[in-house]
Amino acid sequence: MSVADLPKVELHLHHEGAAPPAFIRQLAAEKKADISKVFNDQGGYAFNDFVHFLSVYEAATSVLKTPEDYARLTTAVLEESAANGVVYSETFISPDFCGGGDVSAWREYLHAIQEAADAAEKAHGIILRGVVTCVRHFGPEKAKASALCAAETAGDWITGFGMGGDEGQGHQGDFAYAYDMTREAGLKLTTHAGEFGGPESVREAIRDLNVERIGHGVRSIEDAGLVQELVDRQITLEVCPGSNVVLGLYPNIAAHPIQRLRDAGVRVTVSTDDPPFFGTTMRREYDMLNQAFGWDADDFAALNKTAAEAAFCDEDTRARILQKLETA
Ligand code: MCF
Ligand code: ZN
Repeated sequence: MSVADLPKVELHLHHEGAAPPAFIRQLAAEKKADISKVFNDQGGYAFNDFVHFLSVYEAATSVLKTPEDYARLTTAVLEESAANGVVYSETFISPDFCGGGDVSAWREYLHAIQEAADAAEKAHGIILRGVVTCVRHFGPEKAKASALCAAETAGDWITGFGMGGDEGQGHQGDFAYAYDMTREAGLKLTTHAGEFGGPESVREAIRDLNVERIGHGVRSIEDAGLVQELVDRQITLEVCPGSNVVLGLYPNIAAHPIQRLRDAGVRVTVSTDDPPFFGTTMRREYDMLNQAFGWDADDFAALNKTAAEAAFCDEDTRARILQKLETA
């Protein structure tokens, strides 16, 4: 059996970023929208660098307009994840894209996404939960509107609050109000840091937002004191090796710090981020890690146990995930 066949837990997936290009092209045709510039000649997504990636992401997402579109997206994404052996997934969904920050519109999108997720769970056994995500380069005011949407819908399905986007804009602490509001609503917290922002952004995320997980966080490796702090505080990193290589952080998987972080005792997990953008899948990530570092079935079993422990879901769901990992 190949390690790629193992059951998997994925904690870092952007909902629109997981959209197959053929699905987005189909929606664009139905809506007579010209978004041809987001595609390359091979039919994949085309971008040159990180900031360009963010704008292509938004252009591709512009054809996703209605709750029904998001239901179809959810079905397409979960079919692909299930085919990759993912048994539990947490997806980043943003009120900025789903209703523009309006709470009642947001509820409609969420309802459509959840219905599609329930159907996918019945069909494929995959469990999905949502992490409401604000977009850093949209600024703190939009983040407050997203936080309100998150707080109003916090519960069994919306389990967390997070932030993605351009780390070059502002500071983590600018978003403290949104994080305080969602923490008080009982949500678990994560933020993208230590990707393009360097180790200082991870320190800011811990100090100013008090998160329990970090999206990426890999550049913590540049600061030994910070690595020790991650270990001491038992903070889990949502590591996306393939994404980091495609966006130019590291030249290849062998140069990626995931092995060194793991050796230092940091809780690391593995996810795809925006799989079709980065030409990856969960199966591919496992194969690449196996080839680069020799990780075997026991290593991946430990990795998935760490991910299940760090999942933002309730304890009943966590027990179901652990069972799926054990019985497979
Ligand atoms: O993790 C990657 C790269 N780093 C930062 N942000 C993002 C990544 N993929 C998507 N994002 C952002 C992007 O700004 O998350 C938002 C996008 O608009 C969507 S959250 C549902
Ligand atoms: Zn991400």
